[in-house]
Amino acid sequence: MYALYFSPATAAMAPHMLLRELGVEFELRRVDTEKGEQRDQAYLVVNPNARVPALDHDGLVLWEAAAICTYLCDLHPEAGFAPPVGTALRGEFYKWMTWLTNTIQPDMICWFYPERYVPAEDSETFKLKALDRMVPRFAMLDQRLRDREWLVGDRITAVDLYAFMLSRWTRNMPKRARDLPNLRRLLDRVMARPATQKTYEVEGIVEPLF
Ligand SMILES: N[C@@H](CCC(=O)N[C@@H](CS)C(=O)NCC(=O)O)C(=O)O
Repeated sequence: MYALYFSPATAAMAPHMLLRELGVEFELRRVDTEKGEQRDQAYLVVNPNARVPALDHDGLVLWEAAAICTYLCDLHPEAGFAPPVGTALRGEFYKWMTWLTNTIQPDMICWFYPERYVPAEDSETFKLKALDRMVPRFAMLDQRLRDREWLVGDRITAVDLYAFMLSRWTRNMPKRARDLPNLRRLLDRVMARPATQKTYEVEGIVEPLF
């Protein structure tokens, strides 16, 4: 049995969407990050990083959204949310997934939590520098999608769900992923999927959708 520790509209969203795409049974365990529950002792036992998401699979506890997504893909290969292990496409999958979580996501964290890095008076400059780093990365995603529907191979994978999640986080930034035309088509495609719609409904996510 899977249990996903989540807070709405966070890094738990891609694993949540994927669990629904896979059509597996799972339980949602809410950690209210606005109330600081990620720092409660009861949750620190699950994820000592004090972050969501975490996944409990019959006692195996995983954290890091990208690791959770890849693990789920591996346990349900028939669903095709990652290409087969040992293929060139699987290499592409690792490349894009790791790049999203390792290159774009940290700059987004700088944008959302500047107080963790710099004194308040430097916060605006720090955020704008993070944005400057993000803009060409999102342009790369847009460029990748200029003549293809999905980021890896010719069908949706967990990489697309992850890219969707990160793109959504730009919705209130001065530069938004949705304004990039090729990426926008991907966002619309993912948004139209029943698994995404259900995730939004259950997490209580409202406009702007992304
Ligand atoms: N690298 C982690 C980052 C997770 C993360 O930053 N989660 C945020 C929500 S998007 C969180 O738990 N924030 C609460 C906090 O930082 O106190 C992952 O991808 O799973």
